[in-house]
Amino acid sequence: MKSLLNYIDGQFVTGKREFADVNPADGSVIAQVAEADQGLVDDAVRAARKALGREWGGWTIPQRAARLRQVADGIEARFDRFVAAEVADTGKPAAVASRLDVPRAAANFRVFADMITTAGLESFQTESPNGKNALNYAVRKPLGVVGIITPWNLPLLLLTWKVAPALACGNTVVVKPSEETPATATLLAEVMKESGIPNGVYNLVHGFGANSAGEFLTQHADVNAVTFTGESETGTSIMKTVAASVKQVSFELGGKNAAIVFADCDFEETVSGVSEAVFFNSGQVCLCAERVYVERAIFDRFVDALKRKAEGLRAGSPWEEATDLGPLISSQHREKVLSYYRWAREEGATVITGGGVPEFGDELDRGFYVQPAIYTGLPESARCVKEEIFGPVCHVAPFDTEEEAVSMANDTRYGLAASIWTTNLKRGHRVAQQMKVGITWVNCWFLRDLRTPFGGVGLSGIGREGGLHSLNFYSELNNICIRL
Ligand code: NAD
Ligand code: 6OD
Repeated sequence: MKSLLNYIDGQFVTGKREFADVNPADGSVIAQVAEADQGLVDDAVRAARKALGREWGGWTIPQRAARLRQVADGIEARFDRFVAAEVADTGKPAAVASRLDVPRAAANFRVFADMITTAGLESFQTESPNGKNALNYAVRKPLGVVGIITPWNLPLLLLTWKVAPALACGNTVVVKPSEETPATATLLAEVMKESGIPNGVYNLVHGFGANSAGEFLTQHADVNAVTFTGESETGTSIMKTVAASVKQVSFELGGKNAAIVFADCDFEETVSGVSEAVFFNSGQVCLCAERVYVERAIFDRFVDALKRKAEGLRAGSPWEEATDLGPLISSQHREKVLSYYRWAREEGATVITGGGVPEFGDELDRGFYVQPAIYTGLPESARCVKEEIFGPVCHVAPFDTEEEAVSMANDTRYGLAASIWTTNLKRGHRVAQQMKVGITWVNCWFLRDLRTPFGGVGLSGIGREGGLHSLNFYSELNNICIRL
């Protein structure tokens, strides 16, 4: 049986306990994972602190950027191994891991190597009425040791989205990937070692959240900042934990995202786009749309077309080219999604399609698959309309006016993403600017430019990452004021 180890100060280390890494497509155990206890988390933080004072702390930006580009090259050199590891851990179609997760991991390192090399800083010439003049300029310093905690849905993509800018800014990191998907973070440790990233700069601890490696890391007195992606409720727990030592936080949390479809949309493109926004990665992307609002004039036609799309999606082995839908991440998560399917029916939804568990007649029946589901007819107060489900499911509701659509879309405590579907560009701008979210797409979804601000409002998070926003989060700016 394969073992996945912690990586501390440049060494792969075991733990006192192990847990199983399960393949969600068939329930088989892929590997045993070494769990980091308090002692190992302490070792990792100590190693990270020491590395700050060694060569990494003294390297120039071009030196650091060159190593980050080597990491990108190293990921590409192991492309197939990364894809295989991500597919085995998540069950996502290999085509998705090859097209999105692994290329994005390499891109994260290249983009932030470029950003740190080219980013300027503020400078002001101060002329005060009393004749005291000065030149102010800011310099960028690392935050120190950054704790990085990530979820299971896009494991490598979301980990590197934080590791790359944190390292670019000269920090050292201790990462705690999701217990469900430990493999690619471990493979990344191999790449770090071979790319000449000094010992102690990238440390990896495996384990769970509360009373385990996640909490040991967030409560550690010598961790300067915590960057977290995951559920809003976990964000609340982490915020309480870090409050004691007043750490900086960046939180990318849950969503209950709306798609607004106007009657003047390009119908076929919109049906395909909304179908992707709802069902991509089996709905396990924080940006997925779980609430679809459709102008009444095309409501029935749109629901019918979305139903045909959903029924055309093929669930199956992640390794088959024809597979569109992989499993959910775990049996526990499948239970959660199926309970929302039950609540939808109990709350009086019309079931347009799906809502059950597919049968394959082979080992995939031991996997954690669900059918994609579409519901209509629920009140806006229903649990399925209000709460994040994180599965391949949406509720579709009609609207009559633009104002009504905006008001329904914004009626949520979350605020991560929205998509607007219209051929009227003026309307596209107008509605997009009224969305209370961190990102609004018009006639597209999950089209990402890594230099743009990314984050959420309300329960969807705190702060922005991406481009300069990442550099600013992962740095302390020191303003220097020189009397002229
Ligand atoms: P989760 O919150 O259960 O776990 C995320 C990570 O936090 C895991 O590594 C876990 O071990 C750790 N953790 C859990 N409790 C902890 C604690 N008390 N202290 C420290 N660490 C703890 O989330 P998940 O189920 O892995 O991921 C799905 C969720 O993530 C969804 O809500 C989704 O919307 C959200 N998400 C958000 C974004 C975004 O960019 N906004 C991106 C991806 C996923
Ligand atoms: O594209 C990204 O950079 C990003 N952070 C995506 C988040 C997806 C959520 O599941």
